[in-house]
Amino acid sequence: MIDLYSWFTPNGRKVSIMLEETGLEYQVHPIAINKGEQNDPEFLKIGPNNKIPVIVDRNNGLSIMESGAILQYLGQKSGKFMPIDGDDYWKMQEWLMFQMASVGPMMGQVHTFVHYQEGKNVEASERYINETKRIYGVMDNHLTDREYFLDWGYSIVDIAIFPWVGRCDWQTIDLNEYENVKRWYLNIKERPAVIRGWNIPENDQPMPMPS
Ligand SMILES: N[C@@H](CCC(=O)N[C@@H](CS)C(=O)NCC(=O)O)C(=O)O
Repeated sequence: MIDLYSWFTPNGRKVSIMLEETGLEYQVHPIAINKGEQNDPEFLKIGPNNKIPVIVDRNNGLSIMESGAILQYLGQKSGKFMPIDGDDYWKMQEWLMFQMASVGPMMGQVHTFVHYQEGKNVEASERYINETKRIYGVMDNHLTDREYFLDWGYSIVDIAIFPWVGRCDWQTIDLNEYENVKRWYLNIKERPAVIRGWNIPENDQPMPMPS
């Protein structure tokens, strides 16, 4: 049994989607970051960086923060959605690091400056939206002749990137300008585990549907 401490954000959804995909048994503990619950002393014992998601594995008492580490832990534990050796393993690391170092941080800043604080800081908005468009270009190029980010198949890399593309509406990104990302997104969006994981903790945010 896994305890999941999370909220309905891109980083949180990575883990709820992975848990739904693997079928591992888990219990959700909502951490309302809009109310500052990520700063509660009890939460900080398992999430010392004041951020969701965090998991605790009841089998061994291990707590893990950082979504990239959590995805790998769950991949290893379930034996699913993660290559374990050879070139495929390193390609998984490469694209997972790309998600953690570029997709998440840059798009997260777009959510702050373009969505939540629209018009308050034009320079920051321009910088992060331009970087986000560049990243969409990188992903589009990579997906030109691929169904998923890894030639190996559907993996934790797709699961890590999907919830960020699932906020393209907040990013003012038109997926029609990135045909390969759009195809990839529409394909993954239909997966029953993705649909369930998107709604954990329960929320009323629809996944955007490009026209
Ligand atoms: N690198 C971390 C980032 C986690 C993160 O930024 N979580 C956000 C929600 S998506 C959060 O908890 N924000 C609350 C805060 O910054 O106070 C990860 O991938 O797990």
